[in-house]
Amino acid sequence: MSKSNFDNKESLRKVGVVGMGYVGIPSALLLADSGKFDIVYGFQRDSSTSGYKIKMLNSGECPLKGDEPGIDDMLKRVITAGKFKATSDFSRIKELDAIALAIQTPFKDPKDLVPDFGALIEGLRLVGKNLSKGTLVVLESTITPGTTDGMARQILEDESGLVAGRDFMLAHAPERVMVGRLLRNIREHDRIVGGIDERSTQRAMELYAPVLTKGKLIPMTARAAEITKTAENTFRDLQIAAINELALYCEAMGINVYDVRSGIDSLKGEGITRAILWPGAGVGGHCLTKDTYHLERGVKISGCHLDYPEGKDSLFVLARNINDFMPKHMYNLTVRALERINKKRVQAKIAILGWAFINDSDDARNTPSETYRDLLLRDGAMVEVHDPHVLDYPGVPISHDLTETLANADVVAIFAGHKDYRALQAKAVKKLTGKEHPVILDGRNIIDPELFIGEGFIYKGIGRGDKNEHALI
Ligand code: SAJ
Repeated sequence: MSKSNFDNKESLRKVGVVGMGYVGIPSALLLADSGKFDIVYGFQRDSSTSGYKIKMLNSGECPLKGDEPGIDDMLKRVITAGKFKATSDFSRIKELDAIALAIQTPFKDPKDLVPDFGALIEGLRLVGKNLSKGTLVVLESTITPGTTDGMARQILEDESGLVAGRDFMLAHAPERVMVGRLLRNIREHDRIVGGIDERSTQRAMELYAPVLTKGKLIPMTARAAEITKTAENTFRDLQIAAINELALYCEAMGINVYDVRSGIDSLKGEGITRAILWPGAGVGGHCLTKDTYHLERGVKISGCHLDYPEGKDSLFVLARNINDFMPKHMYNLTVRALERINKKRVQAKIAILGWAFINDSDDARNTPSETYRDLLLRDGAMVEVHDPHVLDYPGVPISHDLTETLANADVVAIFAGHKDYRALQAKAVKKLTGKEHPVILDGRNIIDPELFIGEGFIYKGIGRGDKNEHALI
């Protein structure tokens, strides 16, 4: 195909994905398995930390941890069919009709709103250096609004000497994957596709159409696509913050927030929506803890005038502050509970149940449990962490023996709603602690307060204003 003229709608034949991680691998395999492309290359830098993935992938072994239904079979299928090849040879990008970048964009420290675009910039430089006329470039990573048509466009043009929109196409098609259902999410979620111009949008739709089953393509501009992705997580974080704030109010007013939640949720009917979520010990993970700051930064660097209430904090950042306060609230509840038995934190053993940021998962990224642990370590308490799914975590010993963790504990703090913890028996736990009045904190509303209060526990639950000041049995 003559690359210089992509007006004639030649089909996309050779495509590639940069970044063999939990976004790039399923993305590349689904493209390869679609049967619509001659070859799909999976580009991976041959670095000391990730270079091993190249050989693993080409030998039909998936380097992703955890159970990902269908991914092993798909990998073997596309390798056998010669439709997929992992490589560190970025010069092959010259041959391609389309190249997607699936590279992480974490924040060094959300407080200063500066994302760590280092890896993405390196990827853009490598693509730019090998970019040929007529190629489509797509960014799949979650990025600050304004990046596609800003920093990314600039780097690609500087490195290639080509002009975006004229010589190559450029779009943003944000991923919506979730660990444990990578392939399903890409196939079934609608796919936002945003080009820097109409032709880029159309070309990107051609790339992703073959991998969708239930999902539909939703075209828009690149900037709108960037805002959509960051805002869809910002709105979820906002909804969680709203119910967390209500939980704090209910605790203060002696009310069970779950009664109020059921009451609000009962309001149904035409055009009535109340997306009321669940209060808890905090919000962790890779998405909700950073996407709000991408959105905020997007507004700030846009250079456009924002008309907003004078001197007022962003509602979205306030939501982040409320969610980040919840592990601190768990700490405050702990302090109040120990005061009831005149126990100093410095002499207390604290058992944290749950290090994963989400129920029945081994994913501990940005776990709220860490804030709670740090506060108690600072008080000189002895803290032990249990989690049945998290194998290890840098600098934090994780026990997989619940009996041992509960032994002699003054405080039992439930941070994850793991199945194992829903089965906790009040009598058995009391016996293991060996204490007359152990404290139990329910951060995910998974135990029955009366059963534990009846055994002599001091109970504190998020949103449980109806129980948190109970009489000591
Ligand atoms: N959480 C609450 N209350 C809730 C829901 C969640 O406290 O009602 C807490 C969880 O305990 C966890 C954190 O929030 O610590 C995040 O939970 P999450 O269910 O949002 O899980 P994530 O972070 O994996 O979010 C993903 C995102 N999916 C993608 O990025 C494709 C998010 O956009 C989805 O909305 C979310 O899954 C989902 O709906 O499952």
